[in-house]
Amino acid sequence: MDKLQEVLRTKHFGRSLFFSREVGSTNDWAKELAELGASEGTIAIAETQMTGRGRFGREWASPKGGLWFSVILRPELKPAEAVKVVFVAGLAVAEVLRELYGLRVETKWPNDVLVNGRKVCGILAEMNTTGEKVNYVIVGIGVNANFDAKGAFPEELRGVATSLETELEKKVRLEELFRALLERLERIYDQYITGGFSPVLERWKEYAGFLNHQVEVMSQNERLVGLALDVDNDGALVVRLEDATIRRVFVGDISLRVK
Ligand code: BT5
Repeated sequence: MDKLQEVLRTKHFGRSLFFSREVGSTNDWAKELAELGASEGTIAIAETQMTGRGRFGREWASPKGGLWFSVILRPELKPAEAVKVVFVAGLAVAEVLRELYGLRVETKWPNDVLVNGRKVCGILAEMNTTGEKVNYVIVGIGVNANFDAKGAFPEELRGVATSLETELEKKVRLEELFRALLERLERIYDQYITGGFSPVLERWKEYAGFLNHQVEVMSQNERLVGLALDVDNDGALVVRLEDATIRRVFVGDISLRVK
C-alpha cells in the first residue's frame, strides 16, 4: 500500500488509506472515519468483509481475492445530486475494466457493472445529511476479482455473478486495478462536480446494454414490465409499460426479460 501511494496520480483519492485484512463492512468503517473528520478521498479497504452489504440490507459476498473498498466524499451538492455519484463510480469501473482487460462491460441501472450478463461489480452509496446539507457520502465498491466465481460463491449467486478471474481465466494484478480505479474515480468525480451530471450520464449510457430492451422492474414491492427507454438527468429509469404509459422509477432493480 505504501508503494501504491507513491505511484498514485491523484490529488485526494487514496492519499489517506486505511487497510485491514478483515472488517465487517468497509462502508461502515469509512462511515466511522468520516464521523471522525476524515477528508474527501479517504479510503477504507479490506481483504475480506464479514458482513459486506448491498442495498436494502442485502448481503454482499466478499471472499478473499476481491477488491472491497469505500471512499469518503464530501461534495457541496444537494442530496438529490449527491446520490448520482453511483453513476460516477459505475462509469469509472466500466471504463477501467474495458481498458485494462478488454472486457465487454455493461452498466446496469442503477448500480451494477456486468460482464457477459453477470454481475462483476456492485456499488453502494450511502449518504449522511443535515437537512439539505450533505455531510458526506460513502461510496462502496466491490469488484469480484481474483477468485473463481463457481467455487467462491454460494449456490444462488452462481448464475448471476461472475469474477474477473472467471472471465479472463487468469488472475489480475489487484494493485494495478485498484490504482487505475482510484485515478479514474477521481477524474470522473471532478468532471461531475465541475461539468455537471449530463456528460457523465451520457458516457455511462454508452455501456447501458439494457436500454431499448424489455425489462422487469421491481420497485418498492411493485413489479413493472416494459421497455427501458432512458435514464434521465435525475438518475431515474424511464420505462414504457405495456399499456404505453411512461413511468419514472427512482429506486429499484431491473432484470432483462428474454423473450
Ligand atoms: C450492490 O447491492 O450491488 C452493492 C454492493 C456493494 C458492495 C461494496 S464492497 C465494499 C463496500 N462495503 C460494503 O459492505 N458494501 C460495499 P445490490 O444492488 O443490492 O445487490 C446485492 C445483490 O447482489 C445480492 O442480493 C446478491 O443477489 C448479489 N450479490 C451478493 N454478493 C455478490 C457478489 N460478490 N457479486 C455479485 N453479486 C453479488
